[in-house]
Amino acid sequence: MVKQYFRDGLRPVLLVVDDQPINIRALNEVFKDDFEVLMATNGASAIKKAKEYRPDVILLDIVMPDLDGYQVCKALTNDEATQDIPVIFVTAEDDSKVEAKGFAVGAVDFITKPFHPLIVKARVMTHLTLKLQMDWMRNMALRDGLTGLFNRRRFDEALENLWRLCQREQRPLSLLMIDVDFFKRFNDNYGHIVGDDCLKQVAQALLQACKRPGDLCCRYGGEEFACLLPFTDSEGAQACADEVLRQVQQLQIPHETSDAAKVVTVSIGISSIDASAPNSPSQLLLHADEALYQSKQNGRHRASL
Ligand code: GH3
Ligand code: MG
Ligand code: MG
Ligand code: MG
Repeated sequence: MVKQYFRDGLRPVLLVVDDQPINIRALNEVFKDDFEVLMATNGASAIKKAKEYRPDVILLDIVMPDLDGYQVCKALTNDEATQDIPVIFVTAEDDSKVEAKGFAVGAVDFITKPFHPLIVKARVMTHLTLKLQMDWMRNMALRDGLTGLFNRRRFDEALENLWRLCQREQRPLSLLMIDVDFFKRFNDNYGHIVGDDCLKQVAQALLQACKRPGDLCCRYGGEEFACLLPFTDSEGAQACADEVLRQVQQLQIPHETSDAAKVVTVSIGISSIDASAPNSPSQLLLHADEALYQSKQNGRHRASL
């Protein structure tokens, strides 16, 4: 019943953490048919694997040498990359104080050893369903349905957050506003279905061009896209814009009624802010819009700063 939420038909991923290999083997037996089971025998390796593989559920032992389960759970809930992963404690200590402490550090459930396989499985399935539903809803709320890029809502949120981050760290922030050239004519000539497919391909080209960790590509609306480039100055943004122009042209999507080229092209407005000068998110946006207008005025298929 949770199948509909599985990512592209892939199996859910479970991380089992216990310092006793025999316990890991027992849990692996319970889950191996339905899950990808990852294993860790100490806290440090559990945290590393959780960050690297982003499992859907974690089964965590409490008593372990070095980092104990509480410390591991705290570390996971304090890290943005792992904070949404449900952690279920599995421990031999059947004591309500221990259980309460587990919930206090962020666990979602508590199972005592020796465990009954059906009970462990039922608990895991409950939390897995909740987690996958939450992932799905988040994805629906923040992604554009046609291109799969982030949507305008996510863009507005990210613009505020990244602007604040770059101010705090005194680092530059850049924005590319990208608009498909003569797209009305494209639709009129080839039809909306081909138009939609073109937008999907342009979106992929943006992802190819802006792929530094932290770069965020969004569909701003219609045939307009916006790429936020944190920690990137105007020189870096120009290089990225040139790459966008190149990648889109390289798609070689025929556009016989364009005055800019015989293939689909885009125009770009670049805006960069230096954290040392007074500025605001709306100034960044306004400047990118003005620069985009310049690119259109100067003949399209180009970027302006
Ligand atoms: P310019 O070079 O000045 O940007 O000209 P343009 O024709 O691209 O600009 P305009 O804003 O006049 O037209 C944008 C067109 O984009 C009009 C609209 O039909 C089309 N469009 C917007 N969203 C979608 C979409 O989701 N799918 C398709 N197929 N077309 C879309
Ligand atoms: Mg143990
Ligand atoms: Mg437009
Ligand atoms: Mg356009």
